Amino acid sequence: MSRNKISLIGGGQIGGNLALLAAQKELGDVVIYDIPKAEGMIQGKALDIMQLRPHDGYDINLTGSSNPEDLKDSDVVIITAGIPRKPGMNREDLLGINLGIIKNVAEMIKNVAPNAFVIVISNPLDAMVYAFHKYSGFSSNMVVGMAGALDSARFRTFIAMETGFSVQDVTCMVLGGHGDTMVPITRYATVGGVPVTSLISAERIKEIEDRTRVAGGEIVKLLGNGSAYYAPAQSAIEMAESFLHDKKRVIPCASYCEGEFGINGYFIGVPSVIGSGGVEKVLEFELTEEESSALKNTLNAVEKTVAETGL
Ligand code: A3D
Repeated sequence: MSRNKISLIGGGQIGGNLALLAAQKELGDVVIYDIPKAEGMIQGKALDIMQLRPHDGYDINLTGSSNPEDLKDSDVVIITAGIPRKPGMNREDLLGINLGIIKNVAEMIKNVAPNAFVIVISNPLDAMVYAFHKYSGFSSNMVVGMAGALDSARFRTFIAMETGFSVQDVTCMVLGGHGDTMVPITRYATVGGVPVTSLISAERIKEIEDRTRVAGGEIVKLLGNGSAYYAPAQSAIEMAESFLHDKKRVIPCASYCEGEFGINGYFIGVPSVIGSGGVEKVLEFELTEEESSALKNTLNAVEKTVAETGL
């Protein structure tokens, strides 16, 4: 059996960490692809991670390339190509530049890796995943956006920090768009099955929800140049792993909705089953009136950003 092939489009901060995590999980051979201007940097990252392998015996190969031919027969493609935020910018400010990049990338992937499962990370996420789908013509189950996995991990982190209990036992999900309108579903957040609503005061929960919504911006401000990269990389790797190993994990992802939660024709954060068929199913559940109206609000924000793509 041949190894899986994972292609990383964009070998910057997230791309480099994706390569490291893919190696450590032995997910398959990795190609770090970037523009010719990044030649050298991507080969250097690939070689550095190659030399990390002997310590733990990860038997996969990594290469850096700016030749689209090297992406042929990829099983998974993860896209971080584009520019990240700087302090004071919101994700929508990236739309103009990143849309052009996604168009080029989608046309390239369509030619060289038409059967790949594609995970989009570039921002503004909800519009970029929509644009990739339109430009590539890929079937909607093979295209997904990474956002909810990260937003939920942030929410889980803050709950673990607040309670002092193991982060491993914190379960919760964040739905909707990847922006300040995202919807943490606190009603179903638990620590080891115990509702967080009985562990944390309503006032503190509200503060944690608010911090989750702007958690990306908090890191942008702290870093001063660029945005988060460790946790975003791990979130996407979990999605790739679920596809490659047909795990059928249930992960909040920006998946294409066809009537689920009353949403039609948009990619938005919803609980998604990821297996060898890509996004195999969106799991629906009943929302309260308040959650429903919060989801409508986040959908409006997604519709607005998507409209700006002109697609
Ligand atoms: P950065 O370190 O700048 O890396 C981006 C890379 O993309 C650079 O190496 C560029 O050379 C490369 N690139 C540009 N154009 C192309 C192209 N046409 N083909 C291939 N590569 C290209 O950024 P980063 O890794 O920190 O972030 C990447 C993207 O992810 C940004 O748009 C961020 O806003 C976004 N991001 C999303 C999340 C989500 O949760 C959705 C979180 C964090 C960052």
